[in-house]
Amino acid sequence: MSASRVRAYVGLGSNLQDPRRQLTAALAALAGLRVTRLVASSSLYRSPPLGPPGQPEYLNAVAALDTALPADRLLSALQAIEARQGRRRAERWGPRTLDLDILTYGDLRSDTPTLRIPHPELARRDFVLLPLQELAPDLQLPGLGPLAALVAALPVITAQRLSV
Ligand code: ROI
Repeated sequence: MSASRVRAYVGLGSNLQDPRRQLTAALAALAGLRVTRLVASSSLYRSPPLGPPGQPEYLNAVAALDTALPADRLLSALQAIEARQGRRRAERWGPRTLDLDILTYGDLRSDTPTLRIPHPELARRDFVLLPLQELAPDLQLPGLGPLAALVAALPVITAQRLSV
């Protein structure tokens, strides 16, 4: 790995059109990103929807990437993968074929309208924290502290790890 590469963690979520197939295809697409290596991916986790009820349950996972793409380029690349897999931006917090979020990007903290890193909802979402913990149990989240402390502070655990 070259020194210019940054470790980034990406959250994956889907609750439409065969979520397992969506996440598998998204992982393959992440593995194919230029100047990027897919280092690891978590198990899949099943969780009830956070947001409007009456939508199907979600499958979630987290991927670890080493990338030489700057954060804004990585974001565009993720949005292109979402679009290729049929993502339509509709209802806020509504169902989606594929959601890809940059959870962390090295030590970066960004709070612009287009790029908020660490992901602002990260600390509250068990379906993100648990797969992330599987990949990086000792991770320190910029501005948020140790991942393990965030997991310990979760009021409830709704996400369930699936066996392969
Ligand atoms: N709920 C769950 N369980 N998993 C998600 O990935 C997810 N993503 C979202 C909203 C609609 C907030 N709810 C979710 O964007």
